[in-house]
Amino acid sequence: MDFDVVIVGAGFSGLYALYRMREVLGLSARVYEAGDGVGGTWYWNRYPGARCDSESFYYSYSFSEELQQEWAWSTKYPEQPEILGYLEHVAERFDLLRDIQLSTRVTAAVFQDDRDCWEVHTDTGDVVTARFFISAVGCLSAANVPSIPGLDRFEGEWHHTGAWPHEGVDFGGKRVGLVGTGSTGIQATPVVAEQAEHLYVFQRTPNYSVPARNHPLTPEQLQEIKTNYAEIRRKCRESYAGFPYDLTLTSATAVSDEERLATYERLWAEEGGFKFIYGSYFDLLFNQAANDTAAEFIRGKIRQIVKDPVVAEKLVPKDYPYGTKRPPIDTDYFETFNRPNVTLVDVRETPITDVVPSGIRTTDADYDVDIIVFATGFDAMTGSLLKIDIRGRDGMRLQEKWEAGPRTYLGLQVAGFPNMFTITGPGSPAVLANMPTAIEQHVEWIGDCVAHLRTHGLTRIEATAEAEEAWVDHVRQVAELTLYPQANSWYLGANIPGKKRVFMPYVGGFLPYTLRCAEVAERGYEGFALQP
Ligand code: NA7
Repeated sequence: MDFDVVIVGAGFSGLYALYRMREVLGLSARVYEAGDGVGGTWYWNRYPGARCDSESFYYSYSFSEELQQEWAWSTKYPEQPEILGYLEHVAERFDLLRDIQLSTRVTAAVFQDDRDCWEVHTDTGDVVTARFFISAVGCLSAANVPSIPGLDRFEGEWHHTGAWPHEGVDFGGKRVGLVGTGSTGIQATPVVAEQAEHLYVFQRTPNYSVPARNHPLTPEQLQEIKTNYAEIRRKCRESYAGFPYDLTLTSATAVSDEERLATYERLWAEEGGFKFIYGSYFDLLFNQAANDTAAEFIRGKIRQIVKDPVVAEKLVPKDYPYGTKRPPIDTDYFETFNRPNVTLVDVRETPITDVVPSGIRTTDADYDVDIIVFATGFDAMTGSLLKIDIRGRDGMRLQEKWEAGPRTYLGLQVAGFPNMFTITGPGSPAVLANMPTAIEQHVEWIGDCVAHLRTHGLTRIEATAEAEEAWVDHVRQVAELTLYPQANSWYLGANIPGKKRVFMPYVGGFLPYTLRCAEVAERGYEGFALQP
């Protein structure tokens, strides 16, 4: 066997998985990464305005005390280059690069039944074997470029935000069409508007965005964070969503209108960001009446900020509850629609029909543009994994197994695919949690599992079909108790034409999930078949 472990991807999860496997368990490991640098999401997403929506001090690794003490974040929400720099630093500091093969895409992985290992194929012609195959491909990495007729005849340039040119794009004096108003479009819009001659924002669904209230971190703030890291990380691990915020264990409907308004005002004006949803009332995502209070508050803010009432009304979300699509965070997003060089095009009212050589055509008008920016998201949670031809036991193809939606046990393993692990896979809290916290928990669980197998002389672990079935049912049932399924979100696969609608992440909460994972391990990997 060439390696103990092959890991696909060198983003947040792949880097930590490599560290854990090599430095903590002493295993031989190889990481394959399609990019020509490490960083994953933060390597590819270089669009203007790209920054993290989680605060730097907890959107970071906790596994090394030295690392968290020596690294100094510049701001509350760092920009993409700073986060990429952090991940490059991690790769260098822990000497990870020597086991990472860059510019190499894994094309296929085939389980070898007789040897309990995986044969992994790459686009550079490598064929290697490893006992364990770990997917660290990320949840939001397979870019979704909508198939709009005529795009191939467009005479200007176009880019997807998730595959942004390294040399950047010069918007100066250009007419720009930006399609998509999810978190990405909302980050990019104000920045592009400042540079472009004219910006047309093509919106299909309006979004409930909350101001980030970004600011530089002073040396005193940084010191306070560093002194309190143990407590911050504990709060993250013991929370509903991996954030170190204190939720009010009161229903939003159980307090007076004045008190609730004062809370929302404070969170909007002073705190900003995810605190609005994860640091306010606990039942915003479970109770329609509670959600209505927050949704209505945000609608009121949009109507106050946007001066043209017709434009404001188009920007106000009305047909899904707040937070059931990933809640965006912004800096001057709604304010940008007050600029004379910005036009909102409501493509639900007047859909895009095609791209013509000079720009974008809707049922109503032609918009001449020099550059099209597709901020149209990703084939989330399953897209990147299913690009790889993965064949498990008895030649079973993952594409076929997941035809009706992804099926996993704990988001960690798939029945029929022994010795394969998915970091933050579908069925785990992953994208509903603070990603680095979720990633560290998964990597550590997988590491402990591999160590257990080695200690006991076992060479094979596979989720049982029964355990998988029960987990898939549980994930579905918990989602049905919430408001989440009401929105056409990428959590449901609703953004990809033809994708089966299945609610993919686990909404039962990060802490309950981690306790369940720990319990499974303590019970000798309950729900898994272990073999010598
Ligand atoms: P999202 O959140 O999937 O947003 C994509 C946006 O693009 C959203 O507004 C979509 O409208 C819109 N979209 C997608 N396809 C089309 C077509 N064909 N025509 C018009 N508009 C379209 O992706 P982001 O990159 O913003 O964010 C992804 C995650 O990255 C984010 O949630 C964070 O976790 C980080 P829709 O809402 O589907 O009607």
